[in-house]
Amino acid sequence: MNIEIERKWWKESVVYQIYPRSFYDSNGDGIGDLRGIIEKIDYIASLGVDVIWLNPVYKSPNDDNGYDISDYRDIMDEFGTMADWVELLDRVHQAGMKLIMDLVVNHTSDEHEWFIESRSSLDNEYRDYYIWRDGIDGNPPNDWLAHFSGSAWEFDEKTGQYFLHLFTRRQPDLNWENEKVRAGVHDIMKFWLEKGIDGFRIDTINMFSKVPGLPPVEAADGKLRWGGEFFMNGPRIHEFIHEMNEKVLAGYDVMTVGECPDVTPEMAIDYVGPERKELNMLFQFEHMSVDHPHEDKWDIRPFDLVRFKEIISKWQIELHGRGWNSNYLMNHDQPRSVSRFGDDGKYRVESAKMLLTFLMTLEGTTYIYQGEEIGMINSGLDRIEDYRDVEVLNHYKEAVRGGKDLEEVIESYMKMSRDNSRTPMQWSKEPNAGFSTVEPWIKPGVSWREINVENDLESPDSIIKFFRQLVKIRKENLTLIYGEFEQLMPDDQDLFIYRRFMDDEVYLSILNFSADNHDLTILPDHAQLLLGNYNDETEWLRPYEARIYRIR
Ligand code: TEU
Ligand code: CA
Repeated sequence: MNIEIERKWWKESVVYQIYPRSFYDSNGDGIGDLRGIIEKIDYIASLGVDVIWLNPVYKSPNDDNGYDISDYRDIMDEFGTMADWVELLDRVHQAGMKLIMDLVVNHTSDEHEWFIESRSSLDNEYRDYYIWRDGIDGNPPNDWLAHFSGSAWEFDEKTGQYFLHLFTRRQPDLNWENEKVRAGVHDIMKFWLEKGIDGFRIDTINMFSKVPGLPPVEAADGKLRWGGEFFMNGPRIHEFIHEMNEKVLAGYDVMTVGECPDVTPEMAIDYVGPERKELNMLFQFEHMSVDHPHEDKWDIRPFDLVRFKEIISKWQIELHGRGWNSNYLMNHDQPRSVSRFGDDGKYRVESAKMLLTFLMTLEGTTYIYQGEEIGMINSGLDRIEDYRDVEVLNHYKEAVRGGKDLEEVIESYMKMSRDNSRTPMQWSKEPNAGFSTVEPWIKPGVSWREINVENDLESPDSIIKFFRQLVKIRKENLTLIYGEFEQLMPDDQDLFIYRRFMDDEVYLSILNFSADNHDLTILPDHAQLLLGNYNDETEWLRPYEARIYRIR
């Protein structure tokens, strides 16, 4: 590979994701805010990360915590003002980092002016900005299930039609077939690019194009179904994204990462292949469903490492030289990675470091989520009153109605709900985890007195300090970023071992995903240990041990 041609700043970046509502509250109202992020910029920069991705900070009635936007050109009141945002951007740049924003344009809030106009009359000029249809014999136009429970259609009394919402009823889907909608989105993008941002994470980007006619699923049991085959990777999706690139993105040196559930590596290349001129990267989801069936995230199964390795290897190999991976183990929609893939008890520190070693030794751009650098674990919240996520609250109502075993239901939330990652960032032993001086909008996870930034930095086993070393090693050894990937011992149920190689350089990542000791038989004589998560080098592997070797 000619690395000089392939090199790009966004490929070499480590991205730190911030969920502003839960990061740091600067003014004592219990809600994280932009000034809170400004106060923590030195901390973020000290990790060695290059890019900050902010979850949505735009005006929003917060039916889905900012993923329902009522004004794309203004800041949510609780988070601050546009002046605060401008200062944040400046400070991020001064600290040598970049800032990317979340672009949520599959849907808007029902309080967005386009929708207010659209629903006002059948012949309003904005009517066609959304997807309106007549019902069929008093029923919704089709049998699609919304992502957050119930029909994907909502009846609107005033005009006697239904509108489509793939998420909550307060998140009506935009009609991307309408070129005015597309032009409107391009304008929003330019508005932020002109302010100097460094790119976008684009929400649910592969849902923009729906199959004409919006066909029903007609499931055998007659129940509602997530009709993904009719709106995921739809017929015009590449045309829409290519147009976005041509009309907007091509004029700027920025990065884009599209959120794409339901894509295979082959499909991914159509979105991110450089010659396609669409996106730089996408978030795939295959490895996020190794512990539950695709259709039901609450039906939780044990983590299957062999399957997980198969998925990761497939993505590593198939995208090499043809696209670019984004590697992540969690975000604001997923539970905490240590609780899910590691051990959140006895080996919390070891497994947190092991998982970070995994993320930092793959080909692709690394994404970590606030708190991952201190090994934060699932919330431990066991009462429904303490949950805030609309997904959980809607699901719970249905569970009550359906007469489900509610204790079991709560247990599944404790494992898989999005609130696990949305509890406040744990800064210190001070009240409210040092996040706020008052009771936060969502309770801190039960572990906060023990697991927090202050404690981590004081500990001889600091995860933060280990992470900084990983960043340094990755930057100094470009093979870890660009090199080819080859898995060893694919059938091993506890170990994930892979080589990374480029030209005559070879690295070896050895990761123990179990609490057992393991023999280490495959190590060549001339292997030099670059970094490990234990203090010494033994001839066998210890629980959740991680090592990076350079092979001479
Ligand atoms: O998520 C879309 C998505 O497909 C999933 O990640 C989904 O939210 C999750 O599986 C539910 O369990 C994006 C955002 O990341 C999410 O926070 C928003 O709620 C959603 O879009 C709607 O904008
Ligand atoms: Ca605040």
